[in-house]
Amino acid sequence: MATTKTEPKPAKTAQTAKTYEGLTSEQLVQLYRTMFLSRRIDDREILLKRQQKIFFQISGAGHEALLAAAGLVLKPAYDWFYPYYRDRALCLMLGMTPTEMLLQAVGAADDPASGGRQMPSHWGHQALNIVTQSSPTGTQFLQAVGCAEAGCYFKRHPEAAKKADGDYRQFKNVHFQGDEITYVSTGDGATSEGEFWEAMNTASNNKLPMLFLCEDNEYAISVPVEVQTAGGSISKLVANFPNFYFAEVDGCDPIASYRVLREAAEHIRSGKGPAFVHGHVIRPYSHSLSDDEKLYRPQSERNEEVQKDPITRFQLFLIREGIIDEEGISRLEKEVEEEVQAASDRALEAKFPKKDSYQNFVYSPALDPTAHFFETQPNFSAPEFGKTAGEKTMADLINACLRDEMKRDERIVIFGEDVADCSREEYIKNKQVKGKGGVFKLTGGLQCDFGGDRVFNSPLAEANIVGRAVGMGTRGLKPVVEIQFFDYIWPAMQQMRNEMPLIRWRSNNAFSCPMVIRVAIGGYLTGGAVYHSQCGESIFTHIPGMRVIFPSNALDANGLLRTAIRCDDPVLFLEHKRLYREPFGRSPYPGNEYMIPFGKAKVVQQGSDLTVVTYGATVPRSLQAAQRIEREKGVKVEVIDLRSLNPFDWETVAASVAKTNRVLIVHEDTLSWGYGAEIAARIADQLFDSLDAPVKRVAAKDTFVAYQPELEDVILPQPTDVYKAMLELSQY
Ligand SMILES: Cc1ncc(C[n+]2csc(CCOP(=O)(O)OP(=O)(O)O)c2C)c(N)n1
Ligand SMILES: [Mg+2]
Repeated sequence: MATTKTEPKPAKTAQTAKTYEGLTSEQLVQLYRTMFLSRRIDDREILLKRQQKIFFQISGAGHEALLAAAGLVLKPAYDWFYPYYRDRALCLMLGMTPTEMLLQAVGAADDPASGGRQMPSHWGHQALNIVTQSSPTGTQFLQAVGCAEAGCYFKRHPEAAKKADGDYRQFKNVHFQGDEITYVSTGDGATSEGEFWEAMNTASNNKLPMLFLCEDNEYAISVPVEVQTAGGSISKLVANFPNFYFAEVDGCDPIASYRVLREAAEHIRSGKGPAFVHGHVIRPYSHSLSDDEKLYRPQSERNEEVQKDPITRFQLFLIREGIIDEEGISRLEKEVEEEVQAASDRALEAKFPKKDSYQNFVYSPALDPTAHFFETQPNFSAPEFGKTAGEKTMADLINACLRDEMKRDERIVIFGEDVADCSREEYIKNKQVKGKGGVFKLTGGLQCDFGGDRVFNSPLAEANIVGRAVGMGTRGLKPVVEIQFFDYIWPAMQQMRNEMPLIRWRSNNAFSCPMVIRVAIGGYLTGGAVYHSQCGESIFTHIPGMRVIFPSNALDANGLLRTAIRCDDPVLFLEHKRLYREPFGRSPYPGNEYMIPFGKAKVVQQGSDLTVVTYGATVPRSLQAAQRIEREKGVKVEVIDLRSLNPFDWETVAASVAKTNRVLIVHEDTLSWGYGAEIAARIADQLFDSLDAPVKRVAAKDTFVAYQPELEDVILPQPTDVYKAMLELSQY
């Protein structure tokens, strides 16, 4: 594996005892070799792209010195890596082989980063702790924060790292070192992403063992750094974050880069906090093969860059210092050429992924949350943590489930806005305050019971919550995070659309991030208005790779949340605010092993004349309408509560429609392109012959939820709306 590091090919070097920043002649030659190898792989890829044997190319050219130095300082399979696409020299230094890189370029089945699923230079290597990289610039930062936090957590809770049967832990290897560094790199451009600042904030505040490396080549495609960054210097802007080691360096000089990176690593490993290293590099090969920088950079500027080229400069340095002679350089370069040629030959012969393999790893292949394994019976005589018995609300039983699972599984951490009882723990200890535990009090008491390092407040930043959770989940923790209101989930959308659900698929199952996002959703609040009433579940059910659950009552919420927490996939768990403390759907505590499999609907009322398919807060409203139409017209309605929206229980829907021949879909979210559209389309497609009437839908108006209660009533679907649709359908 580690050809560049452990088996350097012989090159003729002078054996001088002199060292450079502690680097021996051999190490300097190793640095040069890696830099040169990196450049030659880029050159080879460019050739292969021109021959149409690969389909994309983005180079690490000009960044090699800084990155090779980073690879010398950091430890493969020990530290953790969230690299940028220009980090070829780093990955080589860590032990990735040229063949492995070119396997990704051709899209081979054996590409260790993605099995042919991602573009070249989207690094990933399970054995080396190089975490699967994506294309959106900036998503790496918060995940790296979560990764670093997980390492610190396992150091404090080593028992939590153990394997356990009966849930996701069986399939998740955890390893940590105690003084590991989480490396995350970026271009100058990507520091403009908000998530960069969120990550710097948390890394600083939590003194995390992280190395931020900014590879400043002064351009983000065609946008120059002074347009990108106020004042043109990211170092100046970040300088006031506490606890950091800061350094700015000529990133074309490998020895200077090595010196500051080594100092940075010492600062981090000694527990003082994170480091930010700002390296000035060049970009001689345009942004990518799809870009021609001549369109926006004059020749004079490009000529200046040539003078700084790290490879030619370092070669001259090595010769001048007598570390290697011309002959040694020629031999080394010849060896590298041969190595690249051999790697290219191997990659071009490699097998492509099987055509039907695209289906693999959307979800965990190891643990199926729809399986019978997740079906257990409630134990209503179970004692519950000293609380009184009797009917419990959905809020009570969600809290009870979180409590049970935290006790059972030390890998669970809970964070979000206001979820802690009290961040200033002394107030609680001194009995000055009772504690908050969430704006809806769903996490009440958990910090007091399990401690502030397992239940804590996040900054007011939703991407921070989800991004960190993704990083933690990747390392084997089980974050169960809260988004305070569904209306405010959108800052986390980049992580929720492009990261959390894709980690497993894009890495070909090398990485995964099982986690739970609990979200308070929905309206019917009388005054909830535009920004405290939103639904929008179909936006998430449209995304492969995440499970979406939406319970309507206390017992289901308890059983489904337990499945969500033990599951090996990311789960979006939607909790209707109006149902939290509703008299509808209360239940006694079902014990600490109650689970409901995903994808199993519940027939909440049997009927023979008409099927209603619904979920969430429209379940009680549909039941109300069903009872009225039976009373008034003798129409017997079968009401199906889906409970689980992705996967959803097609069999139960199909069996009911085959029986009643009439179907109405009811949901609280807006009508057009909503969740009901998919169900209606499937029914039209697969049950056409069973239908005696058109498929109908009742949903919110295609607008927003207004504050004025009379307007809110008109906008959201009411039992009378459902009743009217039932009547129409039954009379069709
Ligand atoms: C979120 C996002 N927006 C836009 C892009 C398209 N894009 C890819 S690289 C890039 C420029 C990045 O510049 P910088 O961070 O300076 O890195 P460099 O390429 O210069 O090394 C852009 C705009 C993207 N991949 N992701
Ligand atoms: Mg740049």
